[in-house]
Amino acid sequence: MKIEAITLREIHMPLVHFFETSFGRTHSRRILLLTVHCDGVNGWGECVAGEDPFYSSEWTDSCWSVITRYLAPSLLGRNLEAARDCAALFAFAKVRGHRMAKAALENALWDAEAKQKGLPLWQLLGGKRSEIACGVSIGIQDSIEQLIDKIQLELAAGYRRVKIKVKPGWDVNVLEKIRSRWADITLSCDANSAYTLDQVEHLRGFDQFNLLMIEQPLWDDDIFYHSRLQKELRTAICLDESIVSNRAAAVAAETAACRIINIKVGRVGGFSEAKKIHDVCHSRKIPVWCGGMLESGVGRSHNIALSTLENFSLPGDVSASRRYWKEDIIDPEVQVSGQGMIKISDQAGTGYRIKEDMIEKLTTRKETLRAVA
Ligand code: OSB
Ligand code: MG
Repeated sequence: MKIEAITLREIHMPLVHFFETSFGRTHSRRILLLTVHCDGVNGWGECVAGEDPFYSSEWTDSCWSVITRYLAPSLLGRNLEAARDCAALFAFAKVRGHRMAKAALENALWDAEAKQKGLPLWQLLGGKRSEIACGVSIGIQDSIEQLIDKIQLELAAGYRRVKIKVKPGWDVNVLEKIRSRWADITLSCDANSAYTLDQVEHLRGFDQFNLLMIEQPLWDDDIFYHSRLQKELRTAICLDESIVSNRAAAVAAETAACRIINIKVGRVGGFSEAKKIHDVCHSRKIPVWCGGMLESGVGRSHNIALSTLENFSLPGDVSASRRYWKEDIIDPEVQVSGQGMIKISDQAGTGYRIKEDMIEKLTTRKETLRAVA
């Protein structure tokens, strides 16, 4: 695959409903989309960084900058055997971190490779499933009543797991209300690092709710203290933010810092690293599931492909386009069956067509970098 040019676009898309986590509320997304132009084939990738450096240190503008200055130049004009070779070129360019920016490029190359080989992306990744199970992540609301109404709607739609966002003041009180209404639903919660080890007693209070997991209760960069906390809790800890590489996953397994891991392809630097984490977890019998970052259809279709790998045995935060957008930028939009499943397409590439006209209209900045001839 000869990389002839790379196009960056920023698109603006308002969310159907705001999304609030322990670090803040998002009303509208500023999404960085990438297109890699290789031998007449275009591969698409989405950078999942947020509008602010709150979930991680990356954000839309840091990604734009590191891609245009460092990452794109390290790829332009190169002839790659496969998309997976791109990690080595980023390492050669000596760029540390900036995993979401790297992932956007690497994943666009996987998309191009799949199209070039005429293979479904999920097969190229080594997937095994013909459909995937879906859960929903529901943000902090203005009132508990509103949250209950939302859960009601998602359960009626067929979703197989409900995860709510928690923070001090919006946790035990809320879980109590949910459990008194629905004693048996598969329920989990995500703290996005809202607690500290001083709150072990409080966190032990979560044990009474029979949760599938509590996601990232402590610091975003911590594994060690999660292993201390896990010993104190009956509820399984799931790590999100702190699993940035397959080594981090191995450390988490060896220190028993969690019993479940959430894989976000952007957080870990791309499909190659995501596959490695999947394998590390598989060999250590740690189930994984695919996390979400309020993606547009481009990133969503990549999450779907990744979720077909064998050890993605728990429902992911991969849900229907309509939960986020009035109109998505792919055709067909991502649809979830009444049984809470997404059917996997057998077409080459992702199986979803990119609506380029719509993207053009949503674009607020665009830049194309070309290989010097
Ligand atoms: O921690 O999983 C998270 C969204 C933004 C940042 C962090 C997270 C989330 C979600 C949303 O939970 C999942 C989704 O895309 O529906
Ligand atoms: Mg999370």
